[in-house]
Amino acid sequence: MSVIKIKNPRTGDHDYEIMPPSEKELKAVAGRLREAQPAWHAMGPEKRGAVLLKFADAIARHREELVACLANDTGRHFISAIEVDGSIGAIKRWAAAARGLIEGAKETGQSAAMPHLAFKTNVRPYALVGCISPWNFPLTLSLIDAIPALMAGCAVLLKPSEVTSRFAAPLQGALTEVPELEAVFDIVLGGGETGAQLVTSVDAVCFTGSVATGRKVGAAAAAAFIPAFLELGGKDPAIVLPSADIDRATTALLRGSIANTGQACQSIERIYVHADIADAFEAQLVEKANAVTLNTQDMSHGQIGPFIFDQQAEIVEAQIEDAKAKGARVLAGGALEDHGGKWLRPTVLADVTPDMALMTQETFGPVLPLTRFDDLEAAISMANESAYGLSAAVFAGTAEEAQEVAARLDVGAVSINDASLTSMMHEAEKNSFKLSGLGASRMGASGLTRFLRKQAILINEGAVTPIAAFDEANAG
Ligand code: TXE
Repeated sequence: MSVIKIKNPRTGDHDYEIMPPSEKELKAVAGRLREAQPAWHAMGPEKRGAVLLKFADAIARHREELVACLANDTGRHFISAIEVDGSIGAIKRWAAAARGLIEGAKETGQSAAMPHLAFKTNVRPYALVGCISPWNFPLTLSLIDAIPALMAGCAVLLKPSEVTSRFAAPLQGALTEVPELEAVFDIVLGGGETGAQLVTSVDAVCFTGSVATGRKVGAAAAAAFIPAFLELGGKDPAIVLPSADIDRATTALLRGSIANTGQACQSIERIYVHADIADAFEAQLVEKANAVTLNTQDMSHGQIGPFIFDQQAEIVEAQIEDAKAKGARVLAGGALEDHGGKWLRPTVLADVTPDMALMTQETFGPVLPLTRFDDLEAAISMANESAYGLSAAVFAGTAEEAQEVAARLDVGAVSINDASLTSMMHEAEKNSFKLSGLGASRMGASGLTRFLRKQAILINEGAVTPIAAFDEANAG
């Protein structure tokens, strides 16, 4: 394994590096965690929760360093603070909910056809869960699956993205302050090769990342005969009906499309607006887009930062050029700005057509392509015409009217008269449709119960059935 050099997204300099473990070292870590897991499970959810709350306190003690490392890796400061505080909040939520969820999974009952047969359910967590995360929310997407897995009684081995690994050192520092947790939770650094080695070392894998890599992880998990929970890309559409509040819709869709510089799987990436209100909608959206500020001078001033991963900037630029070459009109933004790192002002495009790359491929940048429609059936069909099915948004005069449209969209979550609410709502279970993901919901109760295998205990309180009961003579 060789050293991986990491580029600073604000300066473009390679100012950090990581040294991946050898496969032998990774397998040794996995072995150590697996060995410690039975005692961790036996502790029970209350004691595990108490340990996780100590970890939350340790993270709070390391908050400043964690925020600085995340800000350094992502070029944005305030969202880095949200990531740390949000992770502390997630630990508290899962610590409080785990016991009820685990007890709730232990169903009991009896056979309807043979009432003398009763059942009860034992639950058995996977011994070791692997978590592989992407670069766009480095801490949030590293802990989003790890915390509920630990609360379910699993051990966890985490591999963050090689693009944004700086936070691992202070997180590891917090972990060493909680020895009971350190015994069952560890972090390895590395790239795709280390990720591939991790998949063959664990009993279940949680992956967040691109479809291309998700396919590889899914195939490797199938070969290893382990479950894979895949959270992949999106191409989220928004449909704006003529009855919608235009000011509300343009404010929500701008934020839903450009927050974190559009580098969020639940970003709005296609906007379908009814022709009756399209002129007014377009004018308001352009005005609000042009008012957005970039944090190019310093991280403490501005609303959106640079691209975290410079290859993403190239992808977005190519998509914009392809759209312009095919007749799209740029109404706002449109060109990368190089200030050491790469920034892009919110880019609003009109006259887009379905053959353009930015209408079919994931953009993962602050780009808002507008399509006008006058027939709702056509809008629903265009919104569903996608290889992705992560989430969507619908705006209408009433929530009821919007929900009628929402129910017809082939996606796992729909924000009504707002956008990208899956980043704020933790309680609602959602599945990903099509290429956007595979496996049980990471949100809601399923976020924890998916790590529990069920063992049915079947009890016969009455007479046993003899083989004579199957005598051919019974056929009559
Ligand atoms: O993904 P990559 P990125 C998606 C988002 C975008 C992508 C950006 O839509 O498409 O993630 O993240 C490791 N075996 N989501 O570019 O390249 C790699 O080292 C095992 C969706 O980082 O797929 C990194 O740690 N692992 C999401 C991780 O996979 C491998 C929310 C992701 O890398 C590997 C956020 C291999 N063969 C972003 N190759 C959602 N739906 O919630 C690479 N990796």
